[in-house]
Amino acid sequence: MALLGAKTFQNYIGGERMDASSGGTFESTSPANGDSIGTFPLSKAEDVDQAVAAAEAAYEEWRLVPAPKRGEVLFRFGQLLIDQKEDLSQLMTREMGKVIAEARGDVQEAIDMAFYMGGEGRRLFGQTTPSELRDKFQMSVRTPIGVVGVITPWNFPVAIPSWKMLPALVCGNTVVFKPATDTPLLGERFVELLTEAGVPPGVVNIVHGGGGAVGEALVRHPDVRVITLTGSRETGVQVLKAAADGLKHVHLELGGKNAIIVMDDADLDLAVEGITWSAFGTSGQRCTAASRVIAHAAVYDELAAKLVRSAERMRLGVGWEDDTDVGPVINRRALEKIHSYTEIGKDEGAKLLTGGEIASGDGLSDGFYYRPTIFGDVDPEMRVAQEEIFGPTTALIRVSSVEEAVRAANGVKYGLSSSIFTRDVNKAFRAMRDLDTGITYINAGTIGAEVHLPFGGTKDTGNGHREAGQAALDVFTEWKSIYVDYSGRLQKAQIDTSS
Ligand code: UN1
Repeated sequence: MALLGAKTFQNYIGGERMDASSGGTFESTSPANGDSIGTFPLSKAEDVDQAVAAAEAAYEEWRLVPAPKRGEVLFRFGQLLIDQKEDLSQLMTREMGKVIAEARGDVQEAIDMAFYMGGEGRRLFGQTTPSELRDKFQMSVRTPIGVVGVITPWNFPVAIPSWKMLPALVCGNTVVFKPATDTPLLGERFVELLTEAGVPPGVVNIVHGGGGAVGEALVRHPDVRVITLTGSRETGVQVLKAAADGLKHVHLELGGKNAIIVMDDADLDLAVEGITWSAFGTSGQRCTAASRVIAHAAVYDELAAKLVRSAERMRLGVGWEDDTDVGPVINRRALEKIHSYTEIGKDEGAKLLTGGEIASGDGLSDGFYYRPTIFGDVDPEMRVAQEEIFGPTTALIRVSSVEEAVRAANGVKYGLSSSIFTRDVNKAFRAMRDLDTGITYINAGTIGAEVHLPFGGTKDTGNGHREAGQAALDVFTEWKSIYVDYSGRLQKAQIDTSS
């Protein structure tokens, strides 16, 4: 593909391209081999102010565009994503690092969301309901809210922006978008395609730069009514506090410490495949990654041996080569953090079964590669079993019943995804009821959410909202209840009880 190379990019505000007002820039480089991807504006609060003003001005017109027409823009966007799928995927494997098959999946998720939310243009259902009074009609309708601040991570650099921006747009809001500084070019391409699809100037604005400057300014700006963030728990708490004075709507999708339970009656080979995919896919850099495996004692040893073999068979390398199983992690800081957890696990007394080292040689030394890592004999309270590592590391925990397994699975602060491998329908249904997570899989790993069901989690994974599915519409709309009295009399609800 024609990689855009070391080109310089600008912000896009009110339909105009512009540099950061300070003139500062930053560079995006490939985690696979250090290649330069492009140079981007390092924006500050003034740039955010300009973008919010543009989004605020555009809102007055966009909110009045009929929702089916807004939906048509999303259909065109979906078609453009289909046309550009290969180019975007090739760019993603370079800028973000994930292997090409997964990059295609990331773009596909945005395509699915474009068509799903495009269809919402002709639904956005409200309710009608009878009145307690005669000759009176009543309904509830969804109304847009205003300017939405969209702050996205680097791990799903096309899918996650689509989860946030597409519902926001079809509902009639306008957007100021801050993509992750590790994946600015993918954010840039996303907005270019939205513009090509017919999103009018000012309706989507992109401001590049760091969380401390751009993110914070967005969260604090009085004219930004909604903030949607996918990021760490710590950032989520900061955002919530900063947004509290303005009583903003805040949607947070934060961390995970997801467990796969493997019961003694499970299909072990299937479980091994599910765990390998969920723990090491995207180099473990998914909020939904399986960073714990809770295995019944009767199958623990066999499962551990099979998992180690499976992990050791995985080939590390640049994502754009078809036979690569595990790509790089996002940057040096991530590599160091992941490795520090290997040290923590060893110090805590967990048994390192495989991996645990930074991979080098064979063309790997220019990038950030970490060997798939499995700890055995992990106590559920150890830090490697409690804290989000966001890398290719998983922890095996031994239990002796389904109740103990569910207790261990739930014994973390996060509640995003969970899974159980069992052939016993009773155990499966108990797990479906008792696992305290927003997503539960039966006989599949912890990853693989589809766009038309709610995505998000319980406890510290968020603040009660969901993205994707119908639930996403609640983040980007207000309910308005409308009462129409056609009796020609003043009728009093709750007072005129005899009608
Ligand atoms: C994330 O982990 O940040 O279910 C998003 C999945 C993907 C989305 C993951 N469809 O793993």
